[in-house]
Amino acid sequence: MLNIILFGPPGSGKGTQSEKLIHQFGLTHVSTGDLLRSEKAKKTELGLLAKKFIEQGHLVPDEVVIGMIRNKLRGNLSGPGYIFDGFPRTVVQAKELDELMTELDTEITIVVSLDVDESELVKRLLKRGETSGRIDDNEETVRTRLEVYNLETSPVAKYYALQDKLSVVDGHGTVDEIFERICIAVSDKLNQKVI
Ligand code: B4P
Repeated sequence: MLNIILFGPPGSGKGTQSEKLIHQFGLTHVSTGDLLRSEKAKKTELGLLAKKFIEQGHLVPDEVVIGMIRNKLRGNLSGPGYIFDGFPRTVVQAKELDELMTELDTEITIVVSLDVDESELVKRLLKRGETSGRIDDNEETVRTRLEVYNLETSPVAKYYALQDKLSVVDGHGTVDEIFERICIAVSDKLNQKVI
């Protein structure tokens, strides 16, 4: 199986590039952001809990997100592989995902980390906020999300670097240029595994 984690700060292009990767490799999309927003829209207990964290720019508690991922993947592993978009966001989540992959007799193939300057991230998210209706795409919340990323999420990169799975990709440029860089990184990793 080909299991890709798309990693990076808010606004780095994870959702955008996921769509292209799904199309290219036939992968199943697992976006914790989308799953949480869907729970929120349905006003489930989980969604109501997640709402206040999302709106303040904080991470939803690990146990909630992990439970949601387990439900999504358990007994449902099929097809050529998965793309994890916005998950894991803490080292605790990364360890849980490794365990889950082992239980399902597979593993993470590559972690693609999208590297984008903070000023560009803010610009992209505020632009999205003009039309997305996402309540967390305003200046104050975006700043909080970036702080949370630097403190709680960025250590996940080191966790995967130690497993030799991290590949940093320049996230500036057009969507197609970035996609081409990601495809090269994935193909390099697959060749490395064959050798
Ligand atoms: P997410 O939905 O994952 O939000 P995100 O990080 O902002 O999305 P993404 O990074 O995919 O945005 P994209 O670049 O595609 O999470 C939202 C919230 O849910 C979190 O803050 C947290 O509260 C909660 N949450 C989610 N997962 C969690 C977890 N695992 N644990 C705990 N809490 C969790 O898009 C940004 C914009 O840039 C778009 O408008 C796009 O069109 C544009 N763009 C993309 N590429 C571009 C390019 N090359 N040039 C110009 N613009 C570009």
